[in-house]
Amino acid sequence: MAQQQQKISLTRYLVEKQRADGLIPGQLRLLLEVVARACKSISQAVNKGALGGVLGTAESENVQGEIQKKLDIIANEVLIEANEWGGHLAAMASEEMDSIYVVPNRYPQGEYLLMFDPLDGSSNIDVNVSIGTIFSVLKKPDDTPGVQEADFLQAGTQQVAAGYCIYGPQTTLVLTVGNGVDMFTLDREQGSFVLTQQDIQIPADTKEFAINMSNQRHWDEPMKRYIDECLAGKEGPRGKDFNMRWIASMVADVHRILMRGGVFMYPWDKREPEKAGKLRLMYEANPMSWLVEQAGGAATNGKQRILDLKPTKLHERVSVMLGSRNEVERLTQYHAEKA
Ligand code: P6P
Repeated sequence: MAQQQQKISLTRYLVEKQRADGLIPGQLRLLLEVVARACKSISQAVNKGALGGVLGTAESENVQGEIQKKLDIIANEVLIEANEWGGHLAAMASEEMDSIYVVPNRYPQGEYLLMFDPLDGSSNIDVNVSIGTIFSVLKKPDDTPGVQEADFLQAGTQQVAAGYCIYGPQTTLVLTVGNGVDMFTLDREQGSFVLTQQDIQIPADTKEFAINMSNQRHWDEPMKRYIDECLAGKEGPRGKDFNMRWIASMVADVHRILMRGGVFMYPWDKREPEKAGKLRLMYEANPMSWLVEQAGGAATNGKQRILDLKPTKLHERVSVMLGSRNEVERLTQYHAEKA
C-alpha cells in the first residue's frame, strides 16, 4: 500500500515511538492505549445522547460544587474501571472525585499517576455541542512508600504524557509525550484511532480570541486593556480586526487553537477574588498548557508560565491565557506593566 495512504493506528504509533525515542516505556504505552480505549467508550455513550438515557443531571454535586451531569459520572467510571486493573497506575485523580483513587490492593500497583477531567464542557452536553476528556500523566515519586495526594502535587513540567479526546463531529485524540503533538481520528468502522496529523504547530500570531465576554466588567485592568484593543480592531492600537469564539468547552476552544491559532483566556475575576481562576490546574490547565507549548504556543497565568506553577492542592484553580505565542507574550507584558 502506498506510504501516504497507509493508516497508522495508535497502537503502531506508540510501539514505533517507544522503539524510536524511548519516550514511551511499556507501562506508559499500556496507559495511553487504555485511556484511548476508555475515550472510545465515552464517545459511544456521548453519541447515544437521549437514546442512551445519558442526558440531564445526576442528583449530585462534585467537589467543585457543580451539579454533575449523568455523563460526567459515566465518563469518570469508565476511566476508573478501564485503568485500575492494568498494573500501570498507582492512583488516579479526577475533577469528579474529592480525593485521589488509589488502585485497589487486588490489583498490582504501577509507577504512574493519572489525572483527568472525564467530561469537560458539561454545560454543553444537553445541547449537543462538542465536549471532551482531558488527561495528564505524572510519575509517582519513588521516595515515598504507598501513594498519597501529595504525590500528585507536581509542577506541569513533570508531566510525562498529556492529551485530550474531543467528542465533536469527529472523535479526535490529541497527544504529547514531550516531542511534539500528534492527532488521531477515531475510525468507527475499524473501532481504532488512526494517525491523521503529526507535529501540529500553532501560528505565532492570530486574529481570533476566545473568552467569555459576559465577565468583562469583572476582569482586572490588563485583561480589559488587551480585549479593548482587540475590539478596537483596524482603527485601534492593534491595527487589525479580530474575530471572537467561545464554545464554553475548553477542549473545543483549545482544539481550534491547535488547528488554526488563536488565544484562549479564562482570567481571574473579581466575582470570587479568593479564587485564582475558574479552571483547574492539575487536569485542565497543565495538560492543555503542555500541548500548546509542544505545538509552539505559550501558556501563562498572567504572571508565570503555567507549567512552572507548584500546586498546593489537588483541585487548585488557575487563571489561564494560552495559545499563539505572540499574543500570550503581549498579555504577559500587559500584566507585568500593571504589576
Ligand atoms: P463559562 C467547562 O465547564 C469549563 O470548565 C471549560 O471547559 C470552559 O472553557 C469553561 O468552563 C466555560 O466557562 O463560565 O463560560 O461557562
